[in-house]
Amino acid sequence: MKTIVGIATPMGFGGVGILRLSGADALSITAKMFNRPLKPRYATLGVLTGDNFTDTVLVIYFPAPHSFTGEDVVEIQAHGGWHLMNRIMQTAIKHGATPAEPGEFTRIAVLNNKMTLNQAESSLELINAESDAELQNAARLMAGELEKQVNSIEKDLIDARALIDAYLDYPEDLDSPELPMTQINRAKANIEQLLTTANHGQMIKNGINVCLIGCPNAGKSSLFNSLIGDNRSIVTDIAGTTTDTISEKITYQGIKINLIDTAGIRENATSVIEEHGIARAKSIIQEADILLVIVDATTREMVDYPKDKKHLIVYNKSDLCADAPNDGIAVSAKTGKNIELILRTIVEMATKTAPTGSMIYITNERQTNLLRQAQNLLAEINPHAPLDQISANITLALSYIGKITGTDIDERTLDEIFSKFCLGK
Ligand SMILES: Nc1nc2c(ncn2[C@@H]2O[C@H](COP(=O)(O)OP(=O)(O)O)[C@@H](O)[C@H]2O)c(=O)[nH]1
Ligand SMILES: [Mg+2]
Repeated sequence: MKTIVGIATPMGFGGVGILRLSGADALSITAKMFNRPLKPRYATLGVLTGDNFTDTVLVIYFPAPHSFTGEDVVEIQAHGGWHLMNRIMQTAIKHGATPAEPGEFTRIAVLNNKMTLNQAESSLELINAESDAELQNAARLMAGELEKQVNSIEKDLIDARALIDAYLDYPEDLDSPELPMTQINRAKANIEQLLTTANHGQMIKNGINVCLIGCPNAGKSSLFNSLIGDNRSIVTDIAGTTTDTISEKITYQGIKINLIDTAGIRENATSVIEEHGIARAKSIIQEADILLVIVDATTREMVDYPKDKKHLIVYNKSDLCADAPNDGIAVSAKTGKNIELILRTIVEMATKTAPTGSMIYITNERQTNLLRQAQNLLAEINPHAPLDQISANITLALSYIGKITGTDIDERTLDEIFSKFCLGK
């Protein structure tokens, strides 16, 4: 059995850098470069020596099986310079360690039942989180919340199949077998519910795409700048100033929002560039999660937009005109009036259909696809079809479900999953 070594902290310059060893020889390899004996789970300060360098480091030894991977693990906390960390790594390799593959520590942890595949994948969500909403969801996933729901789907399907298989084995016992539709339908409903959360999950992960559209000079670029709190987009009183789309990411109440400023839409564009801009604006409208329809409150000129899209009408320049129609909100890019209300409303609109309270949402595409495939198979079940065919459909659906939790997974899929991890994770 090999002992692997990897740098657990990002490459760069930092106060502290951590190197991790896992395997039966972790302790003996460390002893060849560190000058102090190690006591399990105690931090020991000492000197690490390699060819042409030394560093004062803190070392912790976690004996198997009570470690991250379940094997003997040694963690070395050195000064966090990339060259120093590489030299320590080379020294460990010289003493017999093998460089770890991306995600190999976590993979060993999964193999040793230190965590489930789901928890391993969720730890990646935690590391990659860019907003509080993602952090909270990742924590729930890591606590095994998705696993629980998937297990209950699995159980319903296994129960249903067992009943059907019993009819198949002893057909003479029953004249007209009744299909276990309660279990099948409940599994379907639960999968459906999880799939609904996936839409929300994608939005949380990628950010809510909010597109500012409107007639030229309505004040889209001014509002865009106010919303991002910066002068990013050029503002003039000349209609047709914005000819390209400009986007910026912001977070509001822990939710990521991608704001996109577009060219004002009008029939008589004055240049080829503006024409391209208008075409681009029209295509970007399709991808938006929410449209901010900006209207000049003094002219009330309304742009054409797809009404089936989630949208918020914003009457700008309310500083110039006292009243605005009540189908939208009155704001002013000039005075800053109600700018925050726009953000608050966007977040409310986007999270209205969100999973409630402590519920999780799926952000992992692999898991989403597997659920979709299982759902398609269950949807295909025709109650009048031969029983063995129904049983086969359930078996196939179960194999997709098993790939989510890792109970039915092959090496290649595992390779793929862990290749997304960083080195040293
Ligand atoms: N009084 C007033 N003028 C505004 C406001 N917002 C934008 N403007 C002006 O309206 C003109 C067009 O603004 P701009 O942001 O370029 O509009 P866009 O073409 O929709 O991007 C500029 O002269 C802005 O200064 C506002 O809230 N109040
Ligand atoms: Mg503009």
